[in-house]
Amino acid sequence: MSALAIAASGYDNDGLAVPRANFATADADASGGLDAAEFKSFVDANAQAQFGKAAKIQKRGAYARAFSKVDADKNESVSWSEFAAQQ
Ligand SMILES: [Ca+2]
Repeated sequence: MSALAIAASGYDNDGLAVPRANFATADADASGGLDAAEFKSFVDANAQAQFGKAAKIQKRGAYARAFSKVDADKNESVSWSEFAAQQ
């Protein structure tokens, strides 16, 4: 599903429509999880949208630190549920 389709599909009852759409876009291989490079794209997109702490992470270049914090099960992949749980 495209990011636009997800954004338009009515999933905005949790205020996470913007990062949800960005997550789908950043998940280039559609694996359902973001690797470190995909996560960087995700943070940059969220920063662009002024979502949460993304702009701070981007400004500080703290991608790796943010990645390991959000990757709760330490499988080197950030899933949507791991991200959503931190919001
Ligand atoms: Ca994970």
